[in-house]
Amino acid sequence: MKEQLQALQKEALDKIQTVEGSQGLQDVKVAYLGKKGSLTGILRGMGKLSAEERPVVGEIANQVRQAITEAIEEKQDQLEQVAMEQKLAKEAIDVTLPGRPVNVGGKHLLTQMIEDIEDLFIGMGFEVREGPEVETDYFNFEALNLPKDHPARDMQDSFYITNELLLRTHTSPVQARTMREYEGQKPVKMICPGKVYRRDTDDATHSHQFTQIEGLYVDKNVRMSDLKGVLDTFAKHMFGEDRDIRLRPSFFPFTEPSVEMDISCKMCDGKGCSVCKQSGWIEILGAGMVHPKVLEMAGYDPSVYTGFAFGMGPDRIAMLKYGISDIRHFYINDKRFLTQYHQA
Ligand code: FA5
Repeated sequence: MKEQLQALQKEALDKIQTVEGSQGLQDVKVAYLGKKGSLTGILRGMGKLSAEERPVVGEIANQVRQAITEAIEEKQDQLEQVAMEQKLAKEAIDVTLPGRPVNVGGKHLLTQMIEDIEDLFIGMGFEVREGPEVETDYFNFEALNLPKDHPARDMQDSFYITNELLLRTHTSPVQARTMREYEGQKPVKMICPGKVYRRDTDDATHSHQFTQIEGLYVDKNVRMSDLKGVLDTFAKHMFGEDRDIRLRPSFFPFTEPSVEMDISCKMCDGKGCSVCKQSGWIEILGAGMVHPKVLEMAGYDPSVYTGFAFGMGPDRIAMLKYGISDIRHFYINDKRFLTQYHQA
């Protein structure tokens, strides 16, 4: 039995030396020291030994168990050490590698445009207001002298939600909302930027969703010359002294008289191109003197108060200012386009 134990010890120590991985070591431990292990099997046979032999063999058995246990612990330490070294090697940081660039966001060009226009008009004493994008038929049309079935409603093909609710087709309803809030008593001097929606077919200069900035100035003695002065100041601020502007007679049901302001096309220098539809001019805003009926509906006495209003399209203004040939660039969110206009 003594030889048997010594052979077992040798065999176990050899296996421990060559075993790979923690699981393998665990298997060796179970195979020799476990309940059904080889050493336990041999010890079960001790009952057959004589009383003199038993303590001697018992002591050897304990030594064998001790030797195997220590060898397993030592091997376990070694395995852990190797695993740790491998982990450290894998996680090592190469401080000489170049860093990864961080993508920093920036303001959309249209936001920059709107903020610039807001600053200009705030400087001229206008306040900045907001209105809902889901608008009632009343404010989008009726309060602006466009009763139901008025043919001029076709000028702005609309996205209706119900018979009485729609996505606003322009920012002009904010005129009516603001005047109503001021109860026909106080002067109004406001601009309102925001998104508007029309069932227009998308092309280089039309989008079904675009931005507008409304302007409204109502007071005693507001004249067409005031409108012209404000628009001229705006055009010069935006495009510089060298661009031409023109006011064309036009029609809007909520202004009388009405005009449209064009800017000479920067893309072709007025010669004609696809952006200006070969005309040399690009329409950027509609304007006029607030129709007496609109004033009246909002509670202002048109024999006391007069006013001017305008509605411009920052999309087209940005296209002209930066030579952008297609309005759809603003809405397809291509970073290669957008990041060109990020400000530092
Ligand atoms: C209006 O929307 C009037 N509410 C403007 C107005 C306000 C007139 C106050 C008088 C007094 P119009 O439909 O022309 O007008 O649009 C105004 C501007 O929005 C246009 O000059 C143009 O710059 C821009 N615009 C119109 N439709 C589109 C479109 N589909 N895509 C991009 N910009 C557009």
